[in-house]
Amino acid sequence: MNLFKQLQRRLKSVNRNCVSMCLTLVITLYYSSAFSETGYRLWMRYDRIENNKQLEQYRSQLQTINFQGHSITAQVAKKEISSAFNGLLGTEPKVTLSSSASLLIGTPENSPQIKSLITPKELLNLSDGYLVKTFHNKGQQQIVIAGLTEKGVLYGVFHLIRLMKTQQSLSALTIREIPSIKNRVLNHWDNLDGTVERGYAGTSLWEWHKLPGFTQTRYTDYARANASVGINGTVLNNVNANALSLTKPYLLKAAALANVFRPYGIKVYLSARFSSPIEIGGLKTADPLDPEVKRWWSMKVKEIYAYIPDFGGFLVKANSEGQPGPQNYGRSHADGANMLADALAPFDGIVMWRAFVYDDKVPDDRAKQAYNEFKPLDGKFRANVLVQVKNGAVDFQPREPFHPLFGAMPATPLMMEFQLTQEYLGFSTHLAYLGTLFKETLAADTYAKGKGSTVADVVTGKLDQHQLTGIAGVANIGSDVNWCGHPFAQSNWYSFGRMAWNPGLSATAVADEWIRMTFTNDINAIATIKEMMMGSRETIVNYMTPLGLHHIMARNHHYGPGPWVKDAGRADWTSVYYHKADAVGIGFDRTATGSNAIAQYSPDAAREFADLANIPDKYLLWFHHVKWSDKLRSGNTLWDELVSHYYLGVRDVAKMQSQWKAMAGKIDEDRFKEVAELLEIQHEEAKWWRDACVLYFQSFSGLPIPASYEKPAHDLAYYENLRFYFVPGIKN
Ligand code: BDP
Repeated sequence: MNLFKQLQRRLKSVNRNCVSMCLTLVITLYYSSAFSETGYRLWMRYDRIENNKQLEQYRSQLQTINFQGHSITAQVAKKEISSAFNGLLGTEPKVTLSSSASLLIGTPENSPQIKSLITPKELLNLSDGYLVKTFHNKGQQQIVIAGLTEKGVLYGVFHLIRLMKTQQSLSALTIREIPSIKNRVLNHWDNLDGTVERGYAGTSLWEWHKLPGFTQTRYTDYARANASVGINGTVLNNVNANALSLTKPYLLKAAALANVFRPYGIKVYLSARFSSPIEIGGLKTADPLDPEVKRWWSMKVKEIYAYIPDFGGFLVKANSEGQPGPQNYGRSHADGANMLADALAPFDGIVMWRAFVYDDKVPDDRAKQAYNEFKPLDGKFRANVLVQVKNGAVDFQPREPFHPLFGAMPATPLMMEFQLTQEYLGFSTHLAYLGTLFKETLAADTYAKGKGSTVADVVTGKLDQHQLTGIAGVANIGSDVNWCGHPFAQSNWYSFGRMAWNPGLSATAVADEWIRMTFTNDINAIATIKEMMMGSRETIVNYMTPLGLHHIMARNHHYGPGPWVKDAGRADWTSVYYHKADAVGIGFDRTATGSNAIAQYSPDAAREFADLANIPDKYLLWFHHVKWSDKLRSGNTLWDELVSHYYLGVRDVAKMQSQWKAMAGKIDEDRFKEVAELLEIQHEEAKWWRDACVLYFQSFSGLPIPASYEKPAHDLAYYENLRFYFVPGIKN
């Protein structure tokens, strides 16, 4: 758009004759199609700042730049700042070696100016963090970006760009940022055949077939986007791993990606299939205590480090959903994890061992399984093992209470796993800002060491003084031109990174930043879009799984409602196992009279969940089987309350639609249209969820849908008989 405007302006001033008018028309047509706003640039859109006053101020504050450092990381930081300044300001500051440059960037090691301006105390424990400070010297202003490492400098550069993109003042900066969590990692569930498990944004980003010879520029843009929000690791392949990814040809492909990501401070990790020694090593066993198996893994690790010297380590899904693991040999998760950890330790690699496990035998309550298996192993893992725990105990549902393992394994560093891809939240069709979900979990109180022992304190290592810390997001990124499928799904990649860096950030502050960087700095538009985002996840909870319901989606592909699902191979793959609706009521009794999963929480948390008078409504049916006629806090009976939540969910989608309508003309037409159309589909699908669920639960309660509500469009049999083919995210 900008380029087009520039050309148009130039043409107009040079020649106003007919030829120029015709040319203008041609150029208009050409550029309006060639430069449509696809969303490819994510939150890194470096268009000219539209607020002229602000623009002039930045230009006067950023006239000269002294940027020290020659490493590959310094080089990409320089490139980034140059393209950001060119785009945002339309001009680049003059490069200088002068100590009075208006922008000074570097580390105390490579920049004598920074060494003299910044005290060692200010840099203490900065790790990969940075300082951004404004100095005033004899009436002259100077902005300094300093890091202890060049990676820190790169993050500082992105911070300055963020300040400019969100149009903040640069006149009195005193920013000191240190990442709260050490390993901030995306988990790609990408298969070697190019499909993405639970991926709704096209196919895999990784063109395995063309790697290692060809690396697309998109890989660089991926790395830029990650670095801009502080993500510093990426697991390339699906947790349901193929052993082939550990063979030489695939390691060389992974190494080519690692080379692209390295300057941006991003390490590559791989999901390791536990039975690889058998499948690609020709061994008879994968028993973690077998000396041959140990030797095989340590040779394999050596080989990997020969190709990828800064390889991050392994992510492992073992003894879960049919994946092989140490239990196949009568060994524990700790035995399995430690064997890999020993192989990785000489290279400083880590193991991220997942706690998302479930047995061959169907348990009385699947929500209890991870705790049952892992809690006894607390303290038994090597120092370079992180146990990676999903945010809730069942499976990334629209809402789950925090996982009871958080706070229960003080001697083991626990890594958080969030799901950015919207497997259970409407795929990439529904607008769901998950910053609120991340925040809800991180802020939850485990009471492990008294009030205020939040999940965030566990994950940052603060609660139990762990140095090794981590957080993972199951990526929602694919080959779609806008990366994430839904323009708003980008906000989940963004907010994951921002909150991984600083779990203290509020969901609304992050949404605000993202909107400004992605769409507009118009105050009214920001307010409206932010309101949409902040309510969006609750809206989905309302029309899918209100009041603590969970796991009532359709089988296998998980597209749409399926509260009627039974006979799914095993009971804990069905819906009826989780909602337990009957003529009396609905909900999973996890109190002492039921599965007693509640006892896995520390006593104070358990007390709150167990007490019907105290439990927040949002978790009610997660922990209790409640009578249809029981009165809830609102004064409504459970049945009426449930129905009202379903209807509210649909109403709130309609509200988002009208809010979005008001954005016409305030944001670019392309994304305006795309979101409007997606909201229309979401509205239809929300009604589908509502009607199917209300009718199904009514078949137990026998109670009427209040007359004031619109009647479901079809009968229950209609919804039960819907079939879908080629749903994305699974192998069809
Ligand atoms: C479930 C997904 C499944 C994943 C599994 C996991 O449906 O595709 O493999 O999680 O996290 O939610 O391993």
